[in-house]
Amino acid sequence: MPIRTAGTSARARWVLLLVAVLLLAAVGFGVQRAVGGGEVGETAAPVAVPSGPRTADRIVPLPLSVTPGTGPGYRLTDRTVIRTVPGAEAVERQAGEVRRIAGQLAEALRRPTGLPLPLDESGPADGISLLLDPALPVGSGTDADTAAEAYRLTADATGVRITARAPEGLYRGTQTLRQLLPPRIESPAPVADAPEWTVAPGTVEDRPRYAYRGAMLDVARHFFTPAEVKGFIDRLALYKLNRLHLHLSDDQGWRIEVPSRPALTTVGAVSEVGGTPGGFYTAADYQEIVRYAQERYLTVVPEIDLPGHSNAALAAYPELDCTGSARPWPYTGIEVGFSTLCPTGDAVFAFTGDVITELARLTPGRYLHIGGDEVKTVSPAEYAAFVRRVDEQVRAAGKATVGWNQTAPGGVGVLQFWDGRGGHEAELREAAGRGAKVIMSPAGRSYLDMKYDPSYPLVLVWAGTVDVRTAYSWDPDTQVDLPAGAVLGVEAPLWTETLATPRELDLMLLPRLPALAELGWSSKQSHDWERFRRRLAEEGPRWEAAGYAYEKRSEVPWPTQG
Ligand code: TNX
Repeated sequence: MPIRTAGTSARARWVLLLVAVLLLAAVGFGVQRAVGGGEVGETAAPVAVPSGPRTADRIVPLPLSVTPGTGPGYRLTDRTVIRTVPGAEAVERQAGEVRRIAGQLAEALRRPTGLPLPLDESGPADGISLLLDPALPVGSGTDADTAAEAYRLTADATGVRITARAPEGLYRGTQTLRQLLPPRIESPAPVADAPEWTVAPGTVEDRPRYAYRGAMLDVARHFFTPAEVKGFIDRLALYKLNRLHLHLSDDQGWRIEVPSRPALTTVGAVSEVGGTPGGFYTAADYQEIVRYAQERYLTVVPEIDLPGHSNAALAAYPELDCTGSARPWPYTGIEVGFSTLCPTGDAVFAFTGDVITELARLTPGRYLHIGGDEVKTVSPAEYAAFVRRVDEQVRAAGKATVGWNQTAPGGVGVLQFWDGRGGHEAELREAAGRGAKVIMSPAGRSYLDMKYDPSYPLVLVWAGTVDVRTAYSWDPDTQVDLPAGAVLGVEAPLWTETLATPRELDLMLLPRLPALAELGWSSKQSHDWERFRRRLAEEGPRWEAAGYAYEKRSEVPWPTQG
């Protein structure tokens, strides 16, 4: 008995000790999470928005250099004109494009301000002027593409002047001008009790860090209409992104008409996740999206996912399956990795050839994306041979191929990194060593369909939670160990298994897309979470004025009064 008692009390002591240790560990973990920041529950005190016009060192993405001026700045009035300045002969052929940019700017500013803002091609310098200058110094960057996006903006009491080497740079400069005006400049309707529409004095000199700055919209899992895609483009353009990647096919739907393969859309487009009606873009719809994007200097990168994620194509053309058997259709679930085109055989390459030819015909941009992810039922050798052949077809159609990082063994020239597991990081490094370029989309950082925190009701969590700080706190150049110069840029994919409305897209984009945009545009030296989140906070009232939904995450010090 005593032995038993002694034994019992000894066990009780162990239990107590264990409980104490566990409690201490739990407290320690909590403290660490609180100190770590960016974790669930991090709360930032509201930012105090300085009074007076917003200076360019407060915008997103942060410009390369900002030199404050003195004096009152430029106030828009009913005498303000928007001038396109006739330039040297070399730029005369771009005059129409510059006028169009001026027209877009005028339209954006007229609605909220109610000012007439006429366009003018001569006259005095007072007002807003857009000038092409092929000799504009744009710093020491080596990438010709980023030089075309560079601009200089100066403002003083007499006006605002935007100068750039190319129309693209002028357009980026007009987005900066928008951001320098009070938040209600984003209002789609005339503003009552209008503030003074004043631009702070100073000079901005700006140029992006990377040539490729994109976002992807998955229109296959849930279909979004051309008008909804245009809304998506508007948000990208504001943050100076320059690529729109459209994920046009997947297991649940095929979203682009291919006249030589009509069943792709008559059969493959009927549905979407959850069983609601799907949809597709006609050639005219797609071209309208491309045009709208182009006017905002965004290039569309269309993706047809091959050979996997192809259930919709297989439902339309069962002979493309190795077994030739028809599939249950429509497929409305969200499993991945169960479908593949038969990777060998003439029928399949005739099919990919038709699709690629049509897509190349409709797409002015240089890239076609061939997918290539999550193919689980094809041998590595067959897979690589398939990718090689499709890559040849893309190049024969006059385009450059982009593929998800799995396509590295197939020799694809531009690889989109999303998942390094299972040896894919080493493959990517090898491919980059042979000269492949890389678009960085690490899932645990840049996937806009990851939950903000574990209890967030929408979206997925397979790559972890992505709060705003996580989305911002990484470096595209060093996220994966790659040869210098391999990284072409960044892209934020938005997969839509659980997202069905434009409002839900907004909740994912805002406020995380601006974090990605800043990584893509602003210099590495300027990377600073504390400063970034204060600038980001000032975007909140602008989204409210624009009517955009956003997640008021507590890590961002949103101003108390919008
Ligand atoms: C992985 S990223 C996928 C998609 C899913 C996504 C969900 C990639 C190339 N493939 O099929 O929609 O995860 O987050």
